[in-house]
Amino acid sequence: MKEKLKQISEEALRAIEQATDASLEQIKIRYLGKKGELTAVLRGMGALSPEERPKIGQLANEVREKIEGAIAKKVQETQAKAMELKLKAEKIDVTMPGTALPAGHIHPLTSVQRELENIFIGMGFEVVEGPEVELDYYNFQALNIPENHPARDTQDTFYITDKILLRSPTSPVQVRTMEHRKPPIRIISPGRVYRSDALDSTHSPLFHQLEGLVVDKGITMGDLKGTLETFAKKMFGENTRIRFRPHHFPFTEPSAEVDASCFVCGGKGCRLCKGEGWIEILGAGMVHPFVLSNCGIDPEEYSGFAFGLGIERITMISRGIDDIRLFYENDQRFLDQF
Ligand code: 2NL
Repeated sequence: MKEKLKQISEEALRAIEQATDASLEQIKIRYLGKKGELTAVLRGMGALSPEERPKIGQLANEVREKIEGAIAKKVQETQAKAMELKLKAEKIDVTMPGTALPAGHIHPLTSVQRELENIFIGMGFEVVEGPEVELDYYNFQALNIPENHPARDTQDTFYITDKILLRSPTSPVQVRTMEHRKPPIRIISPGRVYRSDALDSTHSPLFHQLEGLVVDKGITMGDLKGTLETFAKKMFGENTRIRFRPHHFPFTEPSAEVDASCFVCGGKGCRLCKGEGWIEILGAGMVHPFVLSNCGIDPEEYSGFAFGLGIERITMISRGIDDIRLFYENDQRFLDQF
């Protein structure tokens, strides 16, 4: 029996030595399993004398431990070898030059919006934002736009319900500000606005506006002119002049459309200004007393001016762009020019 155990031990160790990962499990079953060779020897121990039995038992245990140890060692070795191969195959050289990705840049509309914001911030204005989905009250009623005004038509404004719509100017942001703040107020409100217009080279159902509002004691048309002149010089160049043409808006009185002298020809007339020497840049006026009182501000105590401009329009003028659709198509050949 001693001989048999020795033979099993030698055979098993040799098999383990030569084993691959897959055959190790089979070897384990063959020698140590319930129907294995070592178990068979142990079963035969009943025939041994009482003196021999513990000796053979101890020897059998030693053989089992030896085989188990050899298997565990082999498993560890094959795993280490596999890991080494894997690491070698997946090695990367971190000093290799990378693939350069083309860098993007700020969209021309965003860059002009920031330029406008910075000019007005420099004059002491504060940027305020508000909801794009608005109540009819803030978009029209508070601004003194009567019930039967054409701007209220579903042909011109996107209604969500009877009373809820997509804002068509950013004025509602300023109305909300007047409601919850006491003058002095000096704010600009840039943002998206919506009008039910068909898309063509100068119209888009979604565009961007920047409105301005100043309310304090003793604000005059002179303050409006000075502010807009400073703005025009900063935006279009120091030699720029402005002029006011009388106009009508329900929310301002008096109202004006404002032109800047053409920064290409200086006023002589050219292709940009279509021979006029002047380019319309915005609409403005003194805030209507009804609008002030609608917002809880006493028009006997305070006065104010307001203006509104289209960011697309300013961008098209200052960057020489002739089609509004180019802003939304994201054609890289267009965007890369800015
Ligand atoms: C334009 C130019 C304008 C305003 C917007 C305004 C806002 C408040 C009160 C009074 Cl809260 N006015 N905004 C004023 C004048 C012109 O936009 O061409 N609009 C149709």
